[in-house]
Amino acid sequence: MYGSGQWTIPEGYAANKFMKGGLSNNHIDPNARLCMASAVTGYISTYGVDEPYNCYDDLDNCDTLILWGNNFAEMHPVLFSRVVDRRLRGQKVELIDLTTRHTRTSQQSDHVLIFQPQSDLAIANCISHQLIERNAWDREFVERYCNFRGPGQPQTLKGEPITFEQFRDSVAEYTIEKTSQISGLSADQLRLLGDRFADRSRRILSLWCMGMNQHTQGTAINNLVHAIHLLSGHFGTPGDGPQSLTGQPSACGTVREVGTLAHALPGDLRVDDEKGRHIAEDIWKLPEGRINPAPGYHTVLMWEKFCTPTTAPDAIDTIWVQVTNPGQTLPNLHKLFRGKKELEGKFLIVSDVYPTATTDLADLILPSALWVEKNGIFGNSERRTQQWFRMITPPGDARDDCWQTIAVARKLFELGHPGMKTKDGKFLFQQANDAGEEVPIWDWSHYYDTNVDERLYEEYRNFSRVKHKDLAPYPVLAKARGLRWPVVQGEDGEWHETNYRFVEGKDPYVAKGKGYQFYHSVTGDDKALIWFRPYVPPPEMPDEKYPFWLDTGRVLEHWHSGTLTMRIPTLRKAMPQAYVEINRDDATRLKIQNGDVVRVETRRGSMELPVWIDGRASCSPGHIFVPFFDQRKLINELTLDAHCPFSKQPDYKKCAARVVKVKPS
Ligand SMILES: Nc1nc2c(c(=O)[nH]1)N[C@H]1C(S)=C(S)[C@@H](COP(=O)(O)OP(=O)(O)OC[C@H]3O[C@@H](n4cnc5c(=O)[nH]c(N)nc54)[C@H](O)[C@@H]3O)O[C@H]1N2
Ligand SMILES: Nc1nc2c(c(=O)[nH]1)N[C@H]1C(S)=C(S)[C@@H](COP(=O)(O)OP(=O)(O)OC[C@H]3O[C@@H](n4cnc5c(=O)[nH]c(N)nc54)[C@H](O)[C@@H]3O)O[C@H]1N2
Ligand SMILES: [Mo]
Repeated sequence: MYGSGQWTIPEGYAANKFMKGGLSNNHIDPNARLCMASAVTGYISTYGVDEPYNCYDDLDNCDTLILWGNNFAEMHPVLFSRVVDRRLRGQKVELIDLTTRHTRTSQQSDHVLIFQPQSDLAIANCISHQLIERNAWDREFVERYCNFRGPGQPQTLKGEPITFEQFRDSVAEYTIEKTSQISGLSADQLRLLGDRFADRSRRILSLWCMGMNQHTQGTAINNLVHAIHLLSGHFGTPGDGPQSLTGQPSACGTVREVGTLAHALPGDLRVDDEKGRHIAEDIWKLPEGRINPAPGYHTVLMWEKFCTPTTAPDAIDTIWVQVTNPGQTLPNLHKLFRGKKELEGKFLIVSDVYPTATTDLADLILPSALWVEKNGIFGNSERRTQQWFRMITPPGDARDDCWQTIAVARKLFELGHPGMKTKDGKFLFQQANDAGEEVPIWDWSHYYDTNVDERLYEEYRNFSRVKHKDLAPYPVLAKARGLRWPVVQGEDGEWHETNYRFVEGKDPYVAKGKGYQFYHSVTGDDKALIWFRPYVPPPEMPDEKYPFWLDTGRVLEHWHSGTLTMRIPTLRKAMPQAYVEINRDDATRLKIQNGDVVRVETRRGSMELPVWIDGRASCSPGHIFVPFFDQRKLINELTLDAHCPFSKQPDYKKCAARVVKVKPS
């Protein structure tokens, strides 16, 4: 099963339970693997538990906002407007845009620091080096709350303990001169970053998104940005800290918290951990041993195995896709998706609301209800869980994704599949109404006779308490405008949300007198880890044959593969088609003008695109950019599927390409 950070929490929870608890099959992974997997491994290896400790209130309190490869103005326009508002009120908020291309975010920034792809690793280490060299690190904070960690040889996710001296010596290699050479930033620009972190009177918020996560060293760069904040003590007070932004509405809620990743179980538990399996089997009322202890295939591997002949022993024959469009958004599409076409015995099931590049190759299409057409719950990137009731009924045969999963489970139950039974022989998704009578929720005409979302969510809530991620009861959530977990009932009987985790006085799980307490600490001593990870060059870099860096991403007007936004006339008119952004000097040299059609080629594919020079954004010399929203121009036929060894998140942001002129405009 291939799911999504756009699944509602109950949808993801039902799919996860169906696969792992019902079919004893862990081959379920979401599109969020392509999106925030590196943030997850970054948090877990730094703090011992996933997800940001801080929240969006930081935007209202920071003095300096550093964007580490995030086109904030276009991709998080609502959050960005909080910063714009502050500026309009006359407050000084400094914006530093660390980026590989000049975007709309750069236009609003005080400092635009354009660096070479991948060199963020060196830049981060250079900041740590400067802090130590200037003796401007926060000795007291570090001694009380942190341990140092090195990558190990070869690098591992867990790394190995190192001393402060070893850390100091490792980052010492990243001098201003050397880092300037690797990154292309000037010495002054690197010093500016050092100055900011050395200044304890400023509150610095670091934000990042796909620039750091879609990275073959994604875990490493996440580790390093946390490290700078911990080392400098820019941590824990409102406006002062590192925070990874998520893109999809429920990548946190449905993927990270519900654990719809191939190795995970709800509540940050793991399939390869006996205790985690027991907890899940207990909550799901399953016989012991039902859950398979072997992690399933991560996204890239899952699709590679789907595009492998069925005769191979580890091939996957059937995939059910819900709320995602892999036929457009997976990397290296010829290898990971189109390959299915020539193979016998492959069965692709797709639940979607519209025809897409994925339904093109589907063997079975299940029409789905859109979010307003069903009940739902999402969890966003500041740990906020939000609930809604359906506003309209879905048209025609469209059905809730959650219902589809439950209906299939029921059919299997009726066919006698042992996995669809609990240990007392009941249906896996049995539900009763308030009077205690069983409701046949697998029958669509009865699905809304009870609130299936509420029942599933209340069951799921048991998992949330295992690792201090307590969720509010459904009725409380239904009344609130979202609540940030842990949500804990106070002595006053009210349910209280938490805006800052690990911070005394704010997080109910921090013991009195502790100050900060990383209570899931990797080292078991309530401390966080300050990581050193080295700069490692990317697997594919421009060369004589393919002299350009190809970067891909998004535009303001469109949502991902454009299935929704390309159907909205105003948005489609505003941004009608994909294009390739080229630097003016490169264009002049290649005798290319605005609007000319060029062929962009990589080692994996090629495509014709109109050229846009000095348009919405602009690339540096030697760089090109193509957005991925246009179904007629599947740029992912050209992208690379190389991924971070720990998070398995692919790098869509850099590969080598060449540009050939086809015809003038
Ligand atoms: N309008 C709109 N908004 C969206 C979305 C959408 O489709 N449309 N999608 C949502 C989703 S799911 C996501 S994940 C977010 C994505 O939000 P972003 O990550 O902001 O957007 P992208 O266009 O994917 O990536 C752009 C950034 O990648 C950086 N980058 C490129 N190479 C590197 C590198 O080597 N290192 C670093 N550090 N940075 C690099 C560039 O500097 C640039 O700032 O947007 C969300 N918001
Ligand atoms: N080249 C390149 N590729 C990328 C990225 C990149 O930066 N560059 N970014 C990656 C990232 S970060 C992300 S998050 C992914 C996003 O990749 P996808 O998730 O594949 O993109 P979406 O267009 O959001 O696809 C959602 C699909 O669900 C359908 N849908 C909407 N609502 C519902 C519903 O309620 N039920 C059902 N069943 N279907 C529904 C939509 O019609 C659409 O087809 O793309 C990844 N791919
Ligand atoms: Mo994403």
